[in-house]
Amino acid sequence: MMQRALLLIAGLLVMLLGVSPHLAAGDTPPLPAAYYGSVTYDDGNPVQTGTIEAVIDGAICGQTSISNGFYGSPNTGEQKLVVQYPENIPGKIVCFMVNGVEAGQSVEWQSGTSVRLDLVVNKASLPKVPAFSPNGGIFTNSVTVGIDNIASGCDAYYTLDGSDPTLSGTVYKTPFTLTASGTVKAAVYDSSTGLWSSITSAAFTINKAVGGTVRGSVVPQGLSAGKFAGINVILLSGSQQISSTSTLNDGSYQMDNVTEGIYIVMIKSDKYLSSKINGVSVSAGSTVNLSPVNLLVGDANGDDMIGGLDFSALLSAWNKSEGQSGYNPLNDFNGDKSIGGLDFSLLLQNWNKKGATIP
Ligand SMILES: [Ca+2]
Ligand SMILES: [Ca+2]
Repeated sequence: MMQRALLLIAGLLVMLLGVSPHLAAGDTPPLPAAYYGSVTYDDGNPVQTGTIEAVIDGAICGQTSISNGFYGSPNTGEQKLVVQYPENIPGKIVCFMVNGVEAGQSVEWQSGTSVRLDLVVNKASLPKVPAFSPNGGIFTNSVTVGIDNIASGCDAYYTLDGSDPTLSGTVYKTPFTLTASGTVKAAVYDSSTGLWSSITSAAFTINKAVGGTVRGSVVPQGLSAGKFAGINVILLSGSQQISSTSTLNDGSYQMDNVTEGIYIVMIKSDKYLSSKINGVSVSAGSTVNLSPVNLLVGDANGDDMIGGLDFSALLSAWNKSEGQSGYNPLNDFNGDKSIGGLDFSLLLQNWNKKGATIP
């Protein structure tokens, strides 16, 4: 109906004005053509926003905006992509640029027509989609987010409020820290072509820590720095074990998500007298930094005292090295994998000393 009505009007104009289909300069132009339809990428996803330009012979002859994967409306009287061409020459081809990228579809321009033309854009011509690191997830207190996969010469823009990135938004420079839950969206813009990548988004859930963190360090006697790993650290509430961990190479330890309360930190490993820190007060969201603890070595038999029994044990393994019969690592107080004078010297230093478990 629409087409017939328009053709009728065109015919009337020709009759009234006496113009021929081939217009000379100054003549009344022919009726425009109108287009509408869907706009999708070649993977089937809709192009959400942007602009469509109609091009004939390299000249822009009309443009309209994209809304939720559509341009124009099929309904009479509603907006369409109106394409005007000054002369009604048969065979003129209309091409369509979707956000600067030529769609795979084209159509022969015909004055006065209204045509549905679904446009498809090849994703390969767009900048690569950026990637989040980490790509969303659940975190405690905060998370630091990086954006990768940004081609050289391009910039990534991101938002934290769920809106689509635009050139007036935030340019990504270095990883940023989130302390509240939300959705991060990012897209890459290539300023040399004026093209945007697709938008990528990721949801980050940030849970506030219920408890606090206990952190400290241990220096086991007789060992060289960097070999302090594996000392047991236990968090006690009265006599009840709440948490446990072991030291890293540098002697440090950390226990997270400790509920509020007052605790004892007990440090105990084979060969060493135990040591404890009383009255460790933990509050939610904060970190307790405990002083370094020096662990005394020489308790070969594990009774948390150093004395004659340990001396006997040392003698029974005297002069033995790792791999030899009679060697016992519990007597190797300095960790050099052999039993001898250096270990005896350490034993003497701590003679008659007691650990924290002995009243
Ligand atoms: Ca002992
Ligand atoms: Ca030794």
